[in-house]
Amino acid sequence: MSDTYPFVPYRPAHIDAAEMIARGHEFFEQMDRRRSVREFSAAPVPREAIEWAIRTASTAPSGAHMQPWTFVAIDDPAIKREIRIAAEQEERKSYETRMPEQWRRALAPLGTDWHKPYLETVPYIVVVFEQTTGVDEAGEPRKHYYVRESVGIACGMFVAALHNMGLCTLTHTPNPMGFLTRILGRPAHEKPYILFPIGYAAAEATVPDLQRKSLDEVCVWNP
Ligand code: IYR
Repeated sequence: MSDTYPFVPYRPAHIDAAEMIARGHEFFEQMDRRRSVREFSAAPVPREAIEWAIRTASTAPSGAHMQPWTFVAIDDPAIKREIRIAAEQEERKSYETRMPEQWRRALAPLGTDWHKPYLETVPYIVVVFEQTTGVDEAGEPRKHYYVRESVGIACGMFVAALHNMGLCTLTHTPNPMGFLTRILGRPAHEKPYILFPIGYAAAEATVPDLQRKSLDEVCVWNP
């Protein structure tokens, strides 16, 4: 038995068409300046910035409002080192033996390899865990819904929040990621989803000169 939430009025500001378009365009320009970064500065970043980004991410819509995510934030150098060592071990195996040729070819233009020194350079690592189930008031498992969709949306909002604060990150998914459960001591009902190294870009950072798909390539109207 569960009651409905109380319902309260919601009256978001009505924005006229011209301002709507101007704001949409401006936000696009801002987001279009975001790039995934692999060369970071060790310059300190206030912990509060990370907390604002996590709060923002946690406003994401989620299946049955279960908010099935845990953001594990790390600034302890010893833990960052442990993560780097374990991630590089897995990545080395992936690059050298596990990735099929096709995958290797797809990645080649990005120039990535198994070395992940930035995992120690950055002031913060945030590892997002998806909660495959939750825990109810009685300590019993509670079913979660649309977990991957929910956590994916939250991660997108996290990336946008960081970018909005002038911070850089990378969606890093070493594979397999079980070592993160072990190192970070997370319970069995949580699975590592994405690892975000976070900081300022290094002064000498470069990024591949990628082009994004045009609107026509990604959008179909009334097919
Ligand atoms: N996880 C590896 C490989 C990798 C895979 C994809 I798909 C990328 O877009 C980038 C890298 C790594 O982080 O190097």
